[in-house]
Amino acid sequence: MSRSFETLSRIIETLADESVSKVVVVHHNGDPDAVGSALALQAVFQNIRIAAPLGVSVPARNLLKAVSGEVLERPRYEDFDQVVIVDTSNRVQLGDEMERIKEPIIIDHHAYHEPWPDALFLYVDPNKASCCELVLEIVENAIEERLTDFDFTAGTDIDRLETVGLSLVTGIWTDTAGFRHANPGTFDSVARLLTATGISIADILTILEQEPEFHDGRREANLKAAQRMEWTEIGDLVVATSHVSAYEASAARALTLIGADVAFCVSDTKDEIRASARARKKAVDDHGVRLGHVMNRVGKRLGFMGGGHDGAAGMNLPKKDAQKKGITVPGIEETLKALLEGLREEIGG
Ligand SMILES: [Mn+2]
Repeated sequence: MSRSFETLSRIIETLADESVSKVVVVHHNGDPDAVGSALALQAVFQNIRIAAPLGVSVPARNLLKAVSGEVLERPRYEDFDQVVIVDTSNRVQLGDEMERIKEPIIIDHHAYHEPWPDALFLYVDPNKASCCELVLEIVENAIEERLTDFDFTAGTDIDRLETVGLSLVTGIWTDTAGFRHANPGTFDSVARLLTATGISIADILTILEQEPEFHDGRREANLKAAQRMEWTEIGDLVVATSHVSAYEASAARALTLIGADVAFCVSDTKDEIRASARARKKAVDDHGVRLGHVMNRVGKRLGFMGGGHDGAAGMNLPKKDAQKKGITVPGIEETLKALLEGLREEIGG
């Protein structure tokens, strides 16, 4: 519908115009197809920044690290002459950001598009299995038209070649689920990229198979929670309880990953006592565990504010509030005991 070479050449002209400052924006929780598209455009054309106002996924973060890419987390769109949105099929994926974005260029490969009434140019090619293949088309056209100093030849800066190769092939690989959804054209694109940039599929897998990194104190919290864990059976469910000094939500989730069906974790700090709960899907689907209800009910009983979802919930009590209201702040043991009791009531175990 929106695929025309007229549009494509106008987009390439804008990208190639060094005097036009551009920001390439990726959708919510930007994946390697979106981030890879943006990184390749940045490597090939001048005066481009990348913005990920609603975050990027873990594999996309690994890709950014591999090519030393940087993203703006709070872009000021008014500082740029042109906004380019990649791999995004509707405005919802950019949430409130769309209120501040004016006349964007849209480059995408999804078949179904909600209208973008104020798009400057819309280039959509649903025959492409990934947005990165579309970007490769743009790059190759720009080289052909001599609109970039980038080239797939030995004379080109090796860092730029590598960035383009790693970014586009990683995007293609992930969007096609490791070539499961690839079409013949996909292999064509990948073969050209591997030949031209000297990277290999092994390089891509190295990026994608990196262990997730632990930020802040989560690792310590997870390990301490495991070390201090106690567990009991309620009906058919294994229920774990533990306590940490921070990151109780991460710790509760960690306990479900090592085998608990339901996990409660409490942290008691100077200012606040907090509890977090996580349940495996089986506990929710087959045993009627509704952690949001449990947290809400037990919270009310003990003076906490509590609630959440069936599989993930929490409650907290600021100590200042407790003092004001004349509530005795419960300790760790008492809180965990009340939560186990609340769960028993909930599932009738
Ligand atoms: Mn995509």
